[in-house]
Amino acid sequence: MRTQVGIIGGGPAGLLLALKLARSGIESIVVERRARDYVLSRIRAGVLEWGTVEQLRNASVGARMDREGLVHDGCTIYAHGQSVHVDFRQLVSKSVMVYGQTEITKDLYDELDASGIQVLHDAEAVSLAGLETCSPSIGFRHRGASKCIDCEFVAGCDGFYGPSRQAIPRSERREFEKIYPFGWLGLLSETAPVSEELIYSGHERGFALCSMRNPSLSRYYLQVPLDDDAANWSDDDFWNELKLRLPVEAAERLETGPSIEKSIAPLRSFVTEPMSWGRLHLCGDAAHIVPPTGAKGLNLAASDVYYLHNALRDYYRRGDLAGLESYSSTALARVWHAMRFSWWMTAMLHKFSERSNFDDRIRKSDFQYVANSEIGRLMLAENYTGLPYWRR
Ligand code: FAS
Ligand code: PHB
Repeated sequence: MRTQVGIIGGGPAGLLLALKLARSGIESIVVERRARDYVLSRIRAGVLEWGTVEQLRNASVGARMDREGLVHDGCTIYAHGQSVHVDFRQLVSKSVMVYGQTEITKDLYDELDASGIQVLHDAEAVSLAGLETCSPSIGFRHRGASKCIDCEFVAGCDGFYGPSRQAIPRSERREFEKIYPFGWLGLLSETAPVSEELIYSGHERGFALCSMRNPSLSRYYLQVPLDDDAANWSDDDFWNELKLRLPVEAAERLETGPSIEKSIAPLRSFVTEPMSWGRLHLCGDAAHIVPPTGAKGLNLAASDVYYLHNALRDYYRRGDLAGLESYSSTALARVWHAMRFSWWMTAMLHKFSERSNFDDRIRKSDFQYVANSEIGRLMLAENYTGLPYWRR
């Protein structure tokens, strides 16, 4: 098989890149390890920066998002017995869109099918070769046969555990990592959301988050120990603990019901540099992971795709290599801002059992700065709704 851009990974990064490239007349093939149903069964992100919303609209894949998504003009941060409303619209004249990653992935798959773009599922033993030449290739096994895609560029969109990052020689890779001593126990329930906007709670018992997918589908999270297991939590255990971590008025109106999904996600901050090696360019979780506290994971995948698509478009249209040569440094500049914000929100709102009393005072002071200063709320609003797609 031959194409211009071989894409490894059929999650949001790989699918959005394939669609944007097609809109620019650039051919690609997506190679995905899992079956489509498996990819679509994953429950992950829920909040879209406005830059992500505009990308989906510009790629003509935002219609259902605009019909079913929820535009939020703010959120509430609750800690130390105080609730603070952060008004995005008033502070930065921007909003966010609440629309599940699962729905985005569905919309992208549907649009790729309609556009005749190949997504090969159930690909095994995916390997990369020739990355330092002008004719790299992707090898894999598919339906029992060995296959190879000859291409001109490889986009590594295969998430944290994929092979693309590892294809960059270890001697050339610099990795930056912070592991958090806790995870998030997520629960999905067919109940009305407890509030119209998200509530982030930094309670002394531990972090909690009230989110949603639509007016009758709620998404909640509890900070739990890293070695905890979702099976340890009955629905009643979850609801009772959530109520203890919420403002009283929210706890009193919380609608409970049976969970339709319950799982624990570990938290980590991770960045690999560089994001490019020869003809390989990494996008999304293949290059970086953020704790979900700042709702940045999916949105960073989208901004990486924005930069890489533009760079490939400039190359194929004008033979201009500048965007490809600066892709890694341009994408990383935005990644590190999101990394810092996600770390800051996580440090401010989670319980760290081994933390010193000094750290606890700093944590409280961080929250009080947001509560008492419009500049503090402005910083949070600017980062949460998404920094501009700066070019270096
Ligand atoms: P993805 O991991 O989504 O996609 C990578 C794709 O590559 C997958 O489909 C995988 O099957 C495929 N792949 C892997 N190895 C391969 C191989 N060898 N060959 C071919 N394909 C291969 N972000 C938030 O903002 N909020 C959240 O609440 C949130 N919750 C999360 C919970 C979990 C459990 C995880 C893992 C992530 C969560 N994230 C969250 C982050 C998440 O939304 C990611 O940022 C987002 O999925 C990034 O998209 P991709 O980069 O496409 O990576
Ligand atoms: C979600 O709805 O899944 C969600 C929302 C905001 C976050 C993390 C997850 O920060």
